[in-house]
This record gives sequence, C-alpha cells and structure tokens, in this order.
Amino acid sequence: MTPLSAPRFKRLLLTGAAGNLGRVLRPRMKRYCDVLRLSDIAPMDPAGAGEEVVQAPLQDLAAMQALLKDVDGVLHFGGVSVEKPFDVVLPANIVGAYNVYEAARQRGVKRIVFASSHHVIGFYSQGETLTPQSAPRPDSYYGLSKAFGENLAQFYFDRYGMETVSLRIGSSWPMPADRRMLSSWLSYDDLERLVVAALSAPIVGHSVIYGVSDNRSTWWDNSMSRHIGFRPEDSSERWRAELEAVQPYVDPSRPELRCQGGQFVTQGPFEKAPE
Ligand code: 15L
Repeated sequence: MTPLSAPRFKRLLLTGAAGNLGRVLRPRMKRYCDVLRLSDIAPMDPAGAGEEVVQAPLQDLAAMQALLKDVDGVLHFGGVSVEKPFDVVLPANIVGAYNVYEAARQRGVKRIVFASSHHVIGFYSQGETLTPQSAPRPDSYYGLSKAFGENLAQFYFDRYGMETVSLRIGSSWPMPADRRMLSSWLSYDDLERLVVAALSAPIVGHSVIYGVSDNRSTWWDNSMSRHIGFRPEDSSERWRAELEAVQPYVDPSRPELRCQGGQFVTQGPFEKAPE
C-alpha cells in the first residue's frame, strides 16, 4: 500500500495490540510515529525498534495513568471484541474505556481514535441505510459497551474538549467471509487509511464514522463524516458471486441473517434463570 501522508506523532499508544486488529495495525502504524507504545492484557511480541510494550489490564486505573504518560494520540482498540457475558464485557469495555479516557484527560491527550463497532446498530435490518446519527440499536452486550464508549467520547469532548473519532468498524477481515460481509467488509488497507485519517483530520470534535470499504452494496452512509477525509479504495465485489452462491437469498425469518449485526443478534442469554 502507498504510504499515507500524515503528521508524524511523537508517541502513539495502541491498546489491544495483541488482538486481531491490533496485530494488523502494529506494523502499519510505526511509520506515523517516532515511538509506538503497545499495550494489552495478553502477552505481546517483544518490542522492536521504535516500540514500547506494556502489558496492562484496562480495568486498572493506575496502570492506565502510567500507560498514558507522554502519549500524544491514542488508538483505543483494547477490550473484548466479540459477544461475551456482561460480567466479562463490563470490566474490559466499560470500566476499561472510562479508565483510558480519564487517564488520557489527566495526561492532556488531545485525540483518541476509538474502535467502536457496527454492533452499536446491529439490530437494524440489512438494506436499511444508516448515518452516524441513526439511533443506536445494539445487538449484544458487546454492542451496548461500544455505545457506552461512543457516549463516553461525546461526554469527554463536551466536558473537556478531548476529541475522538469513533469508528463503527464493520467486518475487518482479510476478505469477506459471508454474504453479510459483502456490505460490511473493511479491508486492512482501508482500516489503516481510516485510522490515519481519524488521527490527522484537523477538527473532529466527537465524530462517528462507519469503518467500511468502498463496497458496491452498503447500509452505511458516511457523507456526514466527510470531514474526516477517509477515502476507501478497496471493494468486496470480487467475492460476490462466490458468497451469493453459498447464500442465494436473505431469509427474513432468521434474525441472524436479516439483521446488520449477523450472528451477534442471537447470542445469549448467558445468565441462568433463578431456581
Ligand atoms: C466485530 O465487531 C468483531 O470484533 C469482529 O470479530 C467481527 O465479527 C465483526 O464485528 C463482524 O460482525 O463481522
């Protein structure tokens, strides 16, 4: 991919560095900063040139206060990235997001790129066109936690002037894996373009943008977020015939096929009913 022109940061922090997208972004973000600080609760590969590696749980405020020291931009990709019981989602995604924002405020960080998710709006039907202002319809405890993160970002902007771009990431995979992803797919190169645009756009306040490639079919209208300057270049189209052959039509009686969030809409409940 052609390197993007973007301001160089002194030190960027990437949380969730051991996760799926964290591992994609780790080698790609190095060219945009002098030092890339990488953090996760899980072990990571040792630090290479221009890297710092800090293993730390998001739910530990003191650890986050140390982690945010001398950072001038944050990519918050940490936390659980799939549906889990609420007691797993709460510390990682809700307490964890609060700790990152509060530590960032204390350390004077001006810009956060928050890895939200389209699971904030996953209960809308496929084919409905949504904008960044469409009312949330979370499809999971995970989606609810991302809606909390977007509200947290809005609050920290309104109260403290800290800017965030919340990325409602679709399906960022090497290639689309099913018919739904023909519309929700975000290539890794477009993910990089999105993150760099979100970090470097001059004024963002709190902006929400869908993380999706230039697919022929899409349910998400990003025209309100043009100011971010994200121009996707990839498309899922070359996999269409193959994936539509596997699933020739969308069965409206099955919510996991009908809804934008796919299987997330039917996972759970996890709690046992009382005796
Ligand atoms: C997500 O938010 C997940 O993190 C990812 O693993 C995918 O499953 C994606 O959504 C999706 O719905 O395709």
